[in-house]
Amino acid sequence: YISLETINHHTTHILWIHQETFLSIGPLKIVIGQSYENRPLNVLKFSTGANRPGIWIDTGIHSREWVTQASGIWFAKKIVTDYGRDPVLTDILSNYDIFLEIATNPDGFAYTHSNDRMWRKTRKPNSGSSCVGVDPNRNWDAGFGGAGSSSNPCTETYRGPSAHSEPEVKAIVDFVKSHGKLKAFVSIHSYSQMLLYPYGYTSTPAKDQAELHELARKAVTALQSLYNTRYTYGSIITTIYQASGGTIDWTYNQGIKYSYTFELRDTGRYGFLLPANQIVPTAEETWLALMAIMEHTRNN
Ligand code: ING
Ligand code: ZN
Repeated sequence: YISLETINHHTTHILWIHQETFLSIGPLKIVIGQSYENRPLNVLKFSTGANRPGIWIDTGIHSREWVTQASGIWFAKKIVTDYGRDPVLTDILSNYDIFLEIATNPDGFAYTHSNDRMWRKTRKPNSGSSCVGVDPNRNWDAGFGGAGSSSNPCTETYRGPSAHSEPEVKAIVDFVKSHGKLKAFVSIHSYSQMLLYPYGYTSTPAKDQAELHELARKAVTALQSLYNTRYTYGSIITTIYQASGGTIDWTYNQGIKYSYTFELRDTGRYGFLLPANQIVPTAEETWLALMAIMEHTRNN
């Protein structure tokens, strides 16, 4: 299976074998912070010029959702392979930087290899409890503490003691604020085959709901065109369940209009234990949806 070291090796190798591309789109490793256990929070930056607006993609914020980190590696290779060859991606990269955080919860990811394959949360201890970790998708300052999150450290959806208490979350918060010009923010989970947009903490529709819904339709249509994988789509609260303190509700409220969450394959047959022969097909089809979102972002 894919270890953290393998991910670092794969990404380094991908950048190495594409040295020429490296020089023109300069995939650059940025460290945006450190995890609770002091692992670097690495973000790959794909850029062909200065002062560009940005598109953010993260995978693996829930550590057990392994097909997402694996797809993230595939996206990195796809970007450096297609740049200069695929005119649409090349044009996107002439106008936008792409930021890709593959191991967004590295402590949890290491723990899924060493101790518990089904670990979801961070690995920070909770004071007054023997239970470890916070749900990093309930820890954001968007309806923080509301319904669809838990105050019990022993549950899978524990929100943490305060918003942005987790260093893995705070690092992204600081990055988003200091960058100031992110136009799209895509946070990738598994599983359920869904494409979701805000909100999760409230049933009040997002002000861009109509546009977000139409773009989601286009994106899942593109995704389905490859292997006929069917996705449902809609707001978080109406499509999956109520969840407060989620990533994309916060990024949307920060003004990043194209804020989406994917739930990749499958719909439950294998769940988090998706067979390895589905990794590449999952990444390939997801890329088509990501391209639809990035192309729309460029045009708007
Ligand atoms: N599902 C998400 C979860 O954190 C979600 C669903 C998406 C909630 C976006 C809030 C915002 O529960 C998984 N599989 O993690
Ligand atoms: Zn998840």
